[in-house]
Parts: sequence; structure tokens; C-alpha cells
Amino acid sequence: MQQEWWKKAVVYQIYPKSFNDTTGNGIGDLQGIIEKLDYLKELGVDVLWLTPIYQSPQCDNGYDISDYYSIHEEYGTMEDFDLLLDEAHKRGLKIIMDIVINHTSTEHEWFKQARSSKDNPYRDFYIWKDGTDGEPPTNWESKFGGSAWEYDEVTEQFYLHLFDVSQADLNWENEKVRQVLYEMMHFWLKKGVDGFRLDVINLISKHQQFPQDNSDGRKFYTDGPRIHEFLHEMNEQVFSKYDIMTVGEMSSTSIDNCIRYTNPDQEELNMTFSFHHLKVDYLNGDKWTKADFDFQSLKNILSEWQVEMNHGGGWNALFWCNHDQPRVVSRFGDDGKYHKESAKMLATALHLMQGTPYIYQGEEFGMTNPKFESIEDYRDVESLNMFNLKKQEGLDEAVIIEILKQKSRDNSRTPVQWNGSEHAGFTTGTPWIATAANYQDINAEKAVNDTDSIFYHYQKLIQLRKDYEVITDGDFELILENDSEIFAYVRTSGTEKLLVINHFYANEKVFILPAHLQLDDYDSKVLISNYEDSAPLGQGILMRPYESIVYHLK
Ligand code: TEU
Repeated sequence: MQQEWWKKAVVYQIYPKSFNDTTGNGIGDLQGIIEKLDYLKELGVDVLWLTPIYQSPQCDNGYDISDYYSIHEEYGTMEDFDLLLDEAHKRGLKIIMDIVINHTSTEHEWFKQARSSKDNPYRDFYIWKDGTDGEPPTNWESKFGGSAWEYDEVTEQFYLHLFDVSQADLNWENEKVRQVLYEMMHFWLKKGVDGFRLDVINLISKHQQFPQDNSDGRKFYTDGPRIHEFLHEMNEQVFSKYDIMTVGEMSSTSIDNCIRYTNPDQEELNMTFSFHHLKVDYLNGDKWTKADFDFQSLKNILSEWQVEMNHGGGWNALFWCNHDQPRVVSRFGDDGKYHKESAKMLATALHLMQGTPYIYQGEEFGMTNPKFESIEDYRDVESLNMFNLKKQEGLDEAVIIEILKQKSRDNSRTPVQWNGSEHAGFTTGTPWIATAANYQDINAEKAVNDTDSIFYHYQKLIQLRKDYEVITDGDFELILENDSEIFAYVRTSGTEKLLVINHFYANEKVFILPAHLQLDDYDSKVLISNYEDSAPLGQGILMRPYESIVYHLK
């Protein structure tokens, strides 16, 4: 069996476009990442995940790939990439690539060939169907709004696109497709990359009858009929040949499937991202609503995934943030008065669960949603599509903006706030998307110069993972299940225990030690907290606003 080094690793996600620009064109680049490697090393992370840097028309910021073998020119060259990999490795940092193989850009040569005629050898690389009476083949919906089928005039058929019209779904039933994709993965692994994040990988196997649906169609391709077979094949032909890590992004998945994806006996992937815990602020399941988050559901979902994945021998990727999600401190914390306390509390709550934690650029010093007021400030294809759709439905523009301020993917895509200078030190030019207005208060330089900052709290959490086996191995038990303000849990491995108490609100609240946890049995050292003078363990602890305390009980 391969070494499971990734169980003890912390991953840092880089969205290159917004990370650091060295050319002054307003777009981040690979040299910009190289410049910041020492900063990342100081934070203490082990692995860097780069979102797609391949050649792309950038309709979906690189998730629309037009050539898997070259670097998008605004980011640099293959020489820059090789240098980045080398410089990262020199510092003991690993790099994983984002592999998008559910779809390609319609600008990819395969698609250009495929759409040119029905008998082109590449036709069957994609999913083409006849319409019925001029209507699309099925009523399936695109994740970015509208039909999932686009009519092509030249060959008079529709092609499937679960995302944007510029992202055509590949036909995984075609063995040639699978083979060319595996070959492409070998290319990157032979270069020395340390693994992959696989974009929407649980959507690649479609129900071949392509049925009509009484909903949006997702049940006919989510965790689809041949998904486990395909992943097993990929593992056998590619992953098993290298000492790497793999993480699958799983859209609308289930625990049972994620156990199968990640239990080592199945030989598929190492870990999965699931999103149920990030839908707790959707009103009636609809993302495009403005709503408070449901704290009780958040606790229940996190706890269920912790316990069930552990029982099934699976492994979770732990995350609050990524490039598709709003900033967590604005979402489940307080981005005003208790910015520092709540950002630290959220970090602790996440990092001490079982799984491999991910930090998204800027999260380590508490970047917030930018709260853009005008549609002119938004760039994301999904946000712009939704804006237009909601307007057509008759929703007031001001109301839609309020929703975008909470839900837009652009909330996480603003430039990394490096320092207090113009455009937060991200670029000397004009950034492709505006910088959040609070960059003089919240930036990396300030955080590094303040020993009490959010940055050092993350650094400490990363170090604790290296020092305490229980963080990796321990069972998870939710306590105070029904408490409406505290998320507390116990991690247990042999005789070692951690008690993790997180207060998610701005009031004061007494934590009462549950009866089955005997105070006297333990040494109650405070391992980490977000107030200087957090109380030693007692039967009752007064928790201050967003206070978070971790006790080591042994
Ligand atoms: O995202 C997949 C996905 O389904 C979402 O997280 C998506 O952004 C959300 O459902 C929209 O409401 C992945 C990438 O992370 C995302 O950036 C890409 O746009 C998408 O796949 C298509 O490649």
C-alpha cells in the first residue's frame, strides 16, 4: 500500500488569477506564486493546489480547457511552471494540479473536430443527441442556468453541457476518451506533480437512456452508473503508479458513495470534497436566495460526515472556503467587530476534525466578502447568468445584488490582499476584478507582523496536526448536540482525547461539561484558544463572543 502522507498534510489552494501579479497586467501569474513560496512555507502548509492553469479561453476562469498540455499565456510558460515545481519541491512543498475532465472548452481541438461533421473521428468524444420537435433532447438544466443542451446548426444536433455552453461534456463511454485523458495525467505526473484535484469527477458517468426528469436531471449523472468503475480504472492505470494524492470534487454526492470513492480497498481516490455543509444558507434548497445559515443543520451535517466516513473507512477533505464559495468569516462568522475572534474560531472548528484540511488563499488572514454594490463589479459567468435570469423572472435589480453580495462566487475571487498599498499589493496595474475595500485593515503583511493574528493561529493549528496523532486518528463524537450556539466535539484515540468547544455567536454562553466526560480523569491543558486568558477546564465555562477553546485531556 502507498504511504498515506496526505492524511497528515494541510493543503493550500491557490487561484492563480487572483494570487499575485508580477507583470502588471492585472492578472496573477506563476512567477507571482514563486515569489510567495517562502510566505506559504512560513504558514506551514504541505501541499499547494493550483486551480487550472492550462490554455483556456477563460469563459469559466480556466475550467474551460482548450489544451491540457500548455500553460495559459497570461499565467506564463511551461518553463515558469517547471521552475515553480522545482522551487516548491526545494522547500518541501508539494503541488497538485486541478484536472478538469468532465468537459473541455468548445475551443478544444477535439470539440472543433467533433462539431465539424457527424462522421468526424472525434464526434463521439462528446455527447450529441437529436432534439424532439425542435426542443432539447431532455429537460436537464445547466448548473449555470438554462438548458444543459446547446443546438449546433452545422450538424443539427444538440451537445450536452452541464456547465456553461462553452464547456462541452466529454463522452466517458468512449474508451478512446478515457485513454487520452489518462495519457495526459501521466504527462503531468512524469513532470513530478504530486497529485490531482479532480473537478466535478462524480458527474462523468451519465445514464445512457438520457431520461426526462421531474427535476433538473442531476440524478441521471450524479454518482452515475459507471462512476466507480471509471475511477477504479483511472486508479489502476494512472494513480497507482505514483506516490501521489488525489481528491475528488463531488457535486451533490452521498456519504455511501464517498466511502466507496475513498476507502483504500476500493482503489479509487484518497479523499473527497462534499458540499452539503455549505448549503445551510440556501432557502428551500435554492442557492440564489439571501438567507441566514442554519446552525443546527451545519452541526448535524459535519458530525454525520465525520462519524460515517470514519466508520466506512473513508477520508474527508475538510474545507470552509474555495473559489466557488463565499468567504467563511462573512458567512458563518463576523466580518466586523469580531473579525479576528470568529476567523480563528472557524479555523479551529474545521482543522481539529478528522480529514485533510484545505486553506483557501487569504483565508489565513481573514479575507472577507467584498460586498460589491454594482453588477459592473462582477465577473463570474455563473453570477452574470443568474443576474440576467432573475431579472427576466422580474426580480428587482437591488434584490439580486443583495443575493450576489452573499452568494456570488466572486466573493472569494478578489485579489489577495498582500499589503496596504494600492490594489493591496496584488498588481501595479489594474486588477481584473476589484480589490475588497478593507485591504488596509486586512492584509497578509499586517498579519505577519502581529503575533496575535489569524495567520499565526492557522500556523499553530497546522503544527498541532503534526504533534498530536489524535487529530488524524481520533474518533469524532459530537457533544451538546442540541445546543443552538455551540459546536463542540471530542476526539478520542486510545487514552488521548481532545475537547474542542466553539461558540458561533456574539453573545456569552455557558458551556456545561456533559456528564459522561469526567473532569478529574484528565489533565486540562488549554491547547489552543482565541482569547489570551481562556479558562481552564471546569464543569461550566463562560464562553465569550466567538470564543473557541481546545483542551487536551489525557
Ligand atoms: O465546480 C463545480 C460545482 O458544481 C460548483 O461548486 C459550482 O461552482 C456551483 O455548483 C455553482 O453554484 C467546479 C469548479 O470548482 C468550478 O469553478 C467550475 O466552474 C465548475 O466545476 C465547472 O468546471
